Amino acid sequence: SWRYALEKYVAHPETIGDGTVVYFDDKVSIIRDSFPKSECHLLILPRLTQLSRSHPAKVIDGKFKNKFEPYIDCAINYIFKHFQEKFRVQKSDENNPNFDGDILEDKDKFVSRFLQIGVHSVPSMKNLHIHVISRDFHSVRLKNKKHYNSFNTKFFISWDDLPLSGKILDTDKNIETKYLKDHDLFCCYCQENFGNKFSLLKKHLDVEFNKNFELK
Ligand code: GMP
Repeated sequence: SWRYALEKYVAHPETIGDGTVVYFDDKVSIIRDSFPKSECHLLILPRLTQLSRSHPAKVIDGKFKNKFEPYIDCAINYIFKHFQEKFRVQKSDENNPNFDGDILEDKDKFVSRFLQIGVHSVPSMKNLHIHVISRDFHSVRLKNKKHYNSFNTKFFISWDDLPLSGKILDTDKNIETKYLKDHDLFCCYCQENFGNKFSLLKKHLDVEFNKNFELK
């Protein structure tokens, strides 16, 4: 089934010769998402069979996080470098209240502003994967409301909120309807509400992206 399409990167990453695998060792594979929902979208896949078959929110505890922190850093560095190589800061918008002139020099600043790390409440793919994605949603592969809302509502569980401990996983069968379908579209840069108007949001996301970055 397509739900196991990530299995090959877990089972034999060394055989994938198309550049999708950016790093692997005996514990994890880090791959580029083939349908990136932002400018840069990586997935971290644990390779241990038992972990790979588990629901992320049920197995990511403090111990797991400590073990995976170096791989998260590796993915963050990859994304930061990608941005540094491809873009420069859009200097013509210094009057924009969100303007951050050194965002491509200051990694911590870039990370807090443009990095999103976490998992989906209801993962579509069966192999456990952690999303490390730039928070721009500037991508031709972002094609519908569901794609956008899966990263911009409580459907997305942030790495910092794991383990869920006190809070419990929202197992409501209707969680997909609630967050992906019925939830309004809010711009992740300025919080403007686009309701159900996905194509308007898409155009707006272009404008917002171009306020920050221009191609080198
Ligand atoms: O949440 C699962 C993620 O896996 C989604 O963002 C998909 O775009 C991504 N995905 C689905 N199939 C494949 C595949 O065959 N290869 C890669 N690299 N990513 C995939």
